[in-house]
Amino acid sequence: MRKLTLYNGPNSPFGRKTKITAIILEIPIEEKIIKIQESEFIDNFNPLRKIPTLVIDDNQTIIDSDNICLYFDSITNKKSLFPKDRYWQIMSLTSLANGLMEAVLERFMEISRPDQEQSKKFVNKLETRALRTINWLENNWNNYNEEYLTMDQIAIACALDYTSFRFTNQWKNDCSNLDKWFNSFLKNDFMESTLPKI
Ligand SMILES: N[C@@H](CCC(=O)N[C@@H](CS)C(=O)NCC(=O)O)C(=O)O
Repeated sequence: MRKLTLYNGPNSPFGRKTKITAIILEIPIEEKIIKIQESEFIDNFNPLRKIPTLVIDDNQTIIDSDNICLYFDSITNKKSLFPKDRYWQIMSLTSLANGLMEAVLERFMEISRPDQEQSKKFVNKLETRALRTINWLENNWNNYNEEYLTMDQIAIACALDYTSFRFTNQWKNDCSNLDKWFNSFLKNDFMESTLPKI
């Protein structure tokens, strides 16, 4: 078995996706929680200096959470999280969830800057994007299949939890179908054991 080191952060929603995938597919990884801004060594593996970053046998890198999840899926003998018959649908919904994570993350970074450096217009654009995406999921997404776990479910749950953590949980009042599914999905061990750490 190859040595798999997952560089991760304490509350990255992208990193959470990869950790959950490793748990579900029973891939043995060594997770190293790092402070990305202070981790210059990562640049040798991933010059974007982003987490998650997966390093295989100390010399091969897999960059981007989706690629890491796909890699785990390719080396397991468990049921695929990316079934072929719905592959493009699952990938597109996963990208949608990634975009939601990105909007919430960028908004948080923007409002963490000194007051005079913040752009209210930019924050507003990101908030609108995030809420529009969640409303779209409420009205269009119905993959609540408890029998077959797929990557879109994991990514959407991580994105919604991150939205509540960093932005707002107002969406829960407005999107009752999504919220009902989300509340029951959160009870999975892999969700509970990967809650964001403050
Ligand atoms: N597309 C990337 C996004 C990863 C990402 O944005 N990670 C954030 C943490 S949640 C990061 O490392 N940010 C560091 C920085 O921007 O300096 C993925 O899916 O892995």
